[in-house]
Amino acid sequence: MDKKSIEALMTRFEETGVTGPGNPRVKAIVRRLVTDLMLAIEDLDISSEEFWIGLNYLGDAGKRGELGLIVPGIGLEHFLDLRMDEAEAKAGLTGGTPRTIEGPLYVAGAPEVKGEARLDDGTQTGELVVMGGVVRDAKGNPIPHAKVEVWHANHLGNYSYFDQSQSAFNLRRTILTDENGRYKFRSIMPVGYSVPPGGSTDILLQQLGRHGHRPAHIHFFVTAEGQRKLTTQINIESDPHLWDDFAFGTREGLVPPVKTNSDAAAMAALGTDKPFYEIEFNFDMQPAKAEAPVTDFDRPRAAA
Ligand code: MBD
Ligand code: FE
Repeated sequence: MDKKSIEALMTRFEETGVTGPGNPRVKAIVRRLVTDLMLAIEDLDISSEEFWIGLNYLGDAGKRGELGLIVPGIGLEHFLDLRMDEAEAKAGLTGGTPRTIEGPLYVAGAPEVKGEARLDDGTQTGELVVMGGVVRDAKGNPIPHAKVEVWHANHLGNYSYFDQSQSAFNLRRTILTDENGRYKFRSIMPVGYSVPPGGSTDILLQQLGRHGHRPAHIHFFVTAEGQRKLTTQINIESDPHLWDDFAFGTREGLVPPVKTNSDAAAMAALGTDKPFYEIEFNFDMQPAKAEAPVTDFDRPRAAA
């Protein structure tokens, strides 16, 4: 079938069995997606067997809760970031800390701490890391009482809540910046995440001839009154997958230096006899602006 016949078919479908106006936005989106799927079936000569394999694959991925993992894996979540960057540039918003993908592993409701937090519950192995910095507005002024939500994986690349073997909210906190706009936390160094072996995402990536690894990273939501919500991550520079992330989350400006601190007094203050890692990273916010699409959009998220 050619494009014209497919469009005519879609019009007939749209005009059959009508009970009311429906939702015009949903109608437009569904029409476009179904039309594009039909065109792809034509262009690629997708067989009936391939079609049903694909449909079953998606249903199965949904049942296994992996759709939110396939989306970053095929680059769609990074694509949405790039579109948001474009929309902001068009609205005259430039600079600031780059955004990058949220991923599927945020959990709402983490304990709130003022100024300085410890993220690990003390039972986990892993190397000690201390990270801190300032949340600033577009003029460079510090923002007191900004909210820094942080979450990351443990030494095995696993996230609490999804990994039931970890304590509740392990490696997850909401930190409020102090009077000088500073946040700070101690934790254990994360290790890169890998998609569950044998899962839907893994099956797809194998067919694509790609791996399912991410470099070690730490996630952030940064929010403050009058500022656009920032969703971002920092990546650990020494990770071999730094620029080889299956989810395309690494970006210039999100790879801070990781220093090793072997000062005896600093080590003693943290109750450790080993050198520890130090990361300094500031968050540069953008002012709220009506012309740019909202960044604090809803999406289904876990909550505990
Ligand atoms: C992650 O930890 C993550 O951050 C993303 C984007 C996808 C899968 C796992
Ligand atoms: Fe992650």
